[in-house]
Amino acid sequence: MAKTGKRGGSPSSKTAQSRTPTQDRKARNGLGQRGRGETHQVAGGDVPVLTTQQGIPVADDQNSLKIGARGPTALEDFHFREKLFHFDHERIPERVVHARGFGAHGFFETYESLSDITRAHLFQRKGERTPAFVRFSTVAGNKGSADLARDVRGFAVKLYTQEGNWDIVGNNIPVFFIQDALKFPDIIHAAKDEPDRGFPQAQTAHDNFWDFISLNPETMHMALWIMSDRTIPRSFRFMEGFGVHTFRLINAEGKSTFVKFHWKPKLGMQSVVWNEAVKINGADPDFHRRDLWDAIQSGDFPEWELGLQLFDEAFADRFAFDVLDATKLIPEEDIPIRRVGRLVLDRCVDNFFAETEQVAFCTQNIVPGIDFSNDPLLQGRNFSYLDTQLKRLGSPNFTFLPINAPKCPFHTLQQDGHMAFVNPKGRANYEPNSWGGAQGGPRESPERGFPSYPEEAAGHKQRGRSETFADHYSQARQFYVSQTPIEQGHIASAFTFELSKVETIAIRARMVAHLLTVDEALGTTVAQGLRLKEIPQAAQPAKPVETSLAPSPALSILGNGPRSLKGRRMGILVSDGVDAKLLKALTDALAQEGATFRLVAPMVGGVEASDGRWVDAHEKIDGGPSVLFDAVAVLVSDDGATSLMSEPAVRDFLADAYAHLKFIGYVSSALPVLDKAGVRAAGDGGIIELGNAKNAAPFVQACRALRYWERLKTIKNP
Ligand code: HDD
Repeated sequence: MAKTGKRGGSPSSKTAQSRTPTQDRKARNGLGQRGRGETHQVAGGDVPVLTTQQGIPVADDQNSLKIGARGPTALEDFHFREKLFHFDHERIPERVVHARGFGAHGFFETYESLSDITRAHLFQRKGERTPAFVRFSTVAGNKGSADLARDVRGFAVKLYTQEGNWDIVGNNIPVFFIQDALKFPDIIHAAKDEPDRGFPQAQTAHDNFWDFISLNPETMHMALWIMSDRTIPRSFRFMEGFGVHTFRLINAEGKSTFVKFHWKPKLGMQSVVWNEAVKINGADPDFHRRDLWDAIQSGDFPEWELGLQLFDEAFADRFAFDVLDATKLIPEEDIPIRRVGRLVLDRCVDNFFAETEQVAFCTQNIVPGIDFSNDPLLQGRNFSYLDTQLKRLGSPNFTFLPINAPKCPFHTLQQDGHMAFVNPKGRANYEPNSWGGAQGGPRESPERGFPSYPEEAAGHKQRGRSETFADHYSQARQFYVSQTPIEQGHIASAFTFELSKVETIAIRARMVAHLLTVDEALGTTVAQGLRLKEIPQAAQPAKPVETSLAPSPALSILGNGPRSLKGRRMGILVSDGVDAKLLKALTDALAQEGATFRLVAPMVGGVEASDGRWVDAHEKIDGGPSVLFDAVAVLVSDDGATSLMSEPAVRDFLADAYAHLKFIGYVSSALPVLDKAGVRAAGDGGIIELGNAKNAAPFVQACRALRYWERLKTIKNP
């Protein structure tokens, strides 16, 4: 029996199998045994010698040390012990919220001096560049969940200014679910997987979530936002970001101006449709991170402008809502946005864990010239983030990690703790002290130090909420009426979908009651979509709903479309015999537009074009479904069409592009394939024949509309 376990060969021959011949030779002759930093020659060129954490060169990384070829492992194998020990400790707790994220480096550039409104160093000079790190995220899902979950996106920006780190820890939605941070664990518990069963993952379409929402009318405004297409963005590059809370800017004279922060994407906003989102999650769960990675790696650096909404106490007093209430926004039409600089992401991380995973944002990280407001959600956040960082990163010295450390000089008197690798030098570790010069250490500076705005604050200690926070429906309604009819349809569909996954009928009905209060037509549509047997009574608002708030066109995605294909990607389905001239004209036109493309072929090895040249493909047909592209073109030959017609993946490619209202360019040979997929070209302005090379550029121009919404009339709303 024992013998059967022996797979032929001596230990030395096994070693030889798993090493390259060069390594094998070097290991045998001892040339591999060099110190850290030295190199040795292998097939790939000069590489550093592998060492242990102690710097001891490793001779054999394929086999543990054994007593006899088939005997037990020796305890003294320090390399084995250390390698496994370290591996076993690789994981740190994922973020309790926003676990799944993706980050990149860049810079912020100030357009003009804002010294009249803030003394913040980064805003003093036109052209000042401040290094930045941004992490985008979803909220509810685990670290390994899919990118296209319907969810709020985190938009956290760390600005390494010359007077310390400033973090704007925002979202892609300008309001939040709750008004008081005490409720944060509740909303998050309700949104995440249900605790008894451990599912559903990364989705709010379940009883607990809608139970909580329907019992907390303050969530209603945000509920409308999360059921809109904002929560299924096409990519991070096409979404807005918001600081959400009201903050203060303080100038050198101590004058305060209220401010709300906005990030405006240069490429405009764009979202996918729900059915597309569901399919993207299967086809490429990393769709968003891959998009950002690809864009930056190819030099197409994503850009946002920082916008400020500036207002004073007088505006705050006369505004219909409380500027300290994070469930409310200030319409851009009331306070226009002043664009004061640009954020450019131009460098991917070197290492995901070291940078994206270990970056620690904190709303408390603000710099002189910026200050908090009394928004109770913000006040609570300020208290919370440090706990999370300590839990995740395990030591109060997480601030010294390169991704978290300021890029300006910093001198604290803090010391020791786990992983204290930057303890202060000198004798003094307290102040005041009698030691002068370098021995005396850093001192406080009333002139340069952070000045808190001397706002007067007084009142009775109490648990409770201001009356000014009591209107929960008016802005929800305003958001809804600010949407285009198509977007209103999407909101109604999203509510219907999510509530159809809620098993408790009473929760469905309670939610519909709120929607009836927001907008009767919306509530009725959802009730009918759910086929509720009885339409419930509209919910009773604590304050009458203000129906006269003017629509805010700035809140619509479609109403603010970029009408450009820049930064977007076309999927071009090709077969052997693809018209070489047309293909070139199309890819040239895309390049001209600033768009990219992927060639999708029956086999990833590529196709032979009509001129006999070989064209490499990017994707095999079932690896490149049309949901991954903004528009598609079908450039197949007659023979190609005949063989592709029976491919289910080809039919899906076209049927999905059609159902998702995408622009489809085709050559006449492709008509039978289109027909088989149920794509009706006749009378559809989004399906454009590419007879010859001249048609390529106009087709690309037509694609600027991004979707052919007219098609909705002939197909069911996807
Ligand atoms: Fe939060 C992370 C944004 C309310 C407590 N939050 C976190 C991240 C973002 C936000 C973008 C991820 C940062 C990263 O990429 O590492 N959070 C928001 C916004 C809120 C908000 C826009 C409302 C306006 N958050 C909020 C409240 C609390 C927290 C009210 C608690 C009182 N948030 C946390 C946290 C996290 C966090 C538990 C988890 C991971 C982390 O901090 O670093 O402390």
